[in-house]
Amino acid sequence: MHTLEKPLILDTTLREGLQTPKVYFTLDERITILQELDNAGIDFIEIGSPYASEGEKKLVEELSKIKTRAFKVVHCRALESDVDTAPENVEWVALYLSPADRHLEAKFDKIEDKRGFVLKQVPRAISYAKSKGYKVRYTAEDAFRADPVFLKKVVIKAVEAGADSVSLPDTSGGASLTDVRRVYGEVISFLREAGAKCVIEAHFHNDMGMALANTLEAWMSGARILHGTINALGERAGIPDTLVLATWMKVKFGYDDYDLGRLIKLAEYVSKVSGIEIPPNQPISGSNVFTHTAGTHQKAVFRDPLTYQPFDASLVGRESSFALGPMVGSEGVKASLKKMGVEISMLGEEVFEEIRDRIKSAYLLHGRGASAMENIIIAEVLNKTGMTKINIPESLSAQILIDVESMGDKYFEDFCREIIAKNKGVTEIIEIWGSSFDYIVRVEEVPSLKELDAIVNNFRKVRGVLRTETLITGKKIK
Ligand code: HCA
Ligand code: CU
Repeated sequence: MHTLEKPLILDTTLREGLQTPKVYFTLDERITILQELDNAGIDFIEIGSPYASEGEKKLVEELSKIKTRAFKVVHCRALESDVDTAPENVEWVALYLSPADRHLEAKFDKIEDKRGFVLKQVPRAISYAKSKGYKVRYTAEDAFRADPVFLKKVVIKAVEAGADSVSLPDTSGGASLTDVRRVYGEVISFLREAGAKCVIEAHFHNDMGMALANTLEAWMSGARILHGTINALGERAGIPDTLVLATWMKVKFGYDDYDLGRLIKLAEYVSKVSGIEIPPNQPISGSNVFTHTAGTHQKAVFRDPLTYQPFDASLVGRESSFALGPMVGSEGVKASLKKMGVEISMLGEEVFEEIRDRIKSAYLLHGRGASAMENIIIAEVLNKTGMTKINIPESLSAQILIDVESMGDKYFEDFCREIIAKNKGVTEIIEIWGSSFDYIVRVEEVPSLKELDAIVNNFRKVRGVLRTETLITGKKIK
């Protein structure tokens, strides 16, 4: 087992998350997010940047009045005037001023001795905040690109001025695991040797896809407070997902302090109010994450879910499931039928196999659109056994999208005219522009999937046809 000290999680959805392009939260939404993070057991919650505007200051002040078990943090520049915008009721203020020359060059062109300014201003702002009774974090913005010797100089000044914690963020998101071990290793041993007793915080951006790994590495290198946001929101590619951090703590390290089910619900809520959908493959909360698709996987998972999962879905309040689809196996068919309430013990293996084979061929012939045919196929096969009487639409209508080598090709268009003239389901064919397909074929009221298959097959055989996709269409709105 590990010997690491249990980390504390800081969620900054209400500060870093608000720096996601196009994201804004109303006061009510912020209150819900704050309370749900607190209910889920998150240790620190950043509630905003009160210096940003009068409006933000008021919102942050409202949030500060809400009682939480978690410590509330506000984010400011290392300026006394920013500290004055912090509400009285928060425990912590975080003060940032980058020690990296690149930042100083870009931000303080009027100041001659930029490093000298940092060495003076950081302690000054920290002492001021301490004198007002706050716990203080100093954030060495873009620590990874600062001169390491100067970084240590600034950090020790911050600690001497009373900083209770120091954040060493990878602001621009380019750090590697080796960089993390080096920067955290150096700064932490330097502080220990100096006898400093401050906590180290880990804040990593995901521009190179390393945010979560770097955060865990920082913890293993001695950081104690790990930053995340719900749904990994934040500037650019964002920072680690708080839910994923909490899941790591439970699943890999046995720390069961956070309510993962609640965090999943909060992820859905934040997705709604931020307007940013959870990608289906988002770790832990994504809709695909406990769904098994390949027949070989399904067969094994049917007996033991852990063959293809790192942990049991119920640990995070979810369920494993099987997808039908082009790779489905008969175990997946069985599981889906069971979910539909079909008594599968009454059916022979050949029934599942027929459903499996027909679904697979449907994808080969119709492309993605076959997903809408899965239930029709199941119904057709089951009804044939005489054991069910599932309603199947009396006829099917569809649109077949066709991609041809060259639009307007005489041979293809002659074929189209002929098939319309024969009038066996195909009612019209229309050119389309600005899509990866070139024609839409309208098929109306064919009696079953078999006839639809035949029509598509006819088109596929025509010279110049590159690919097709079939969409089953529903009712006409009149
Ligand atoms: C920024 C600030 C920050 C601060 C992180 C922290 C960063 O938006 O520039 O206070 O720990 O990424 O450096 O989010
Ligand atoms: Cu950040």
